[in-house]
Amino acid sequence: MPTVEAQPSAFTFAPDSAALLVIDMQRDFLEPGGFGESLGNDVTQLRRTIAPLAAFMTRWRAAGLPVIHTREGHLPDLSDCPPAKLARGAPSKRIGDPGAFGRILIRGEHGHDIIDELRPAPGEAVVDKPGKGAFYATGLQQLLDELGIRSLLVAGVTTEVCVHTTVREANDRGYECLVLADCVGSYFPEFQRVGLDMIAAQGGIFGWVADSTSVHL
Ligand code: C5J
Repeated sequence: MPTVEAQPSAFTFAPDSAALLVIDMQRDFLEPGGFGESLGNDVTQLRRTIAPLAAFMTRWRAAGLPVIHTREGHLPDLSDCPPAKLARGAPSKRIGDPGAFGRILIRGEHGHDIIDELRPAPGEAVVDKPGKGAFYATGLQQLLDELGIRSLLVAGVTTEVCVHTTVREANDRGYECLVLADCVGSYFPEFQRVGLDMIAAQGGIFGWVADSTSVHL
């Protein structure tokens, strides 16, 4: 069983019950000119995760292990978007409004899809989620049960929002989560640092943290 040197302690997982969970690597969040950048965010802070994650995905797939992707977004009629979420954000740059890559965070739009560099391989699961967490109103729990998954290696964006929410939800459901520090990103460097510290604090209050290069398969 691989053992990873991680914070706050070694993380051991059984490959036959582990999955790589890639959170929301979508054009709307990562592409220059897209929704994330239009809100004033520095997308380079997220884009630095692409190369290490692509390299790790290649190794993970070569070992025959499952990758599960998620996308945050909503139905075109917005019926799955709570009014409180819809009302958030700058007027004219809200969910469902026209953006550079189609309607912002709407399923089926160009911007909602995963960036070309990390396109899901044929047969890999893509979980569409209306919330920040990947368990709320999705089939993720059932999918993990069917695959017999107990450990999750977690990558994606953003560290303090959808990655945190999902890892906290997974931890409460009994999964052991290793967050790959070089493969998760925040628009805000201080949130990245503190977000990772929070996971591993207090003896690993809801997970473990290590760089992807520390995972030897
Ligand atoms: C946000 C996400 N930040 N994927 N979504 O709204 O973290």
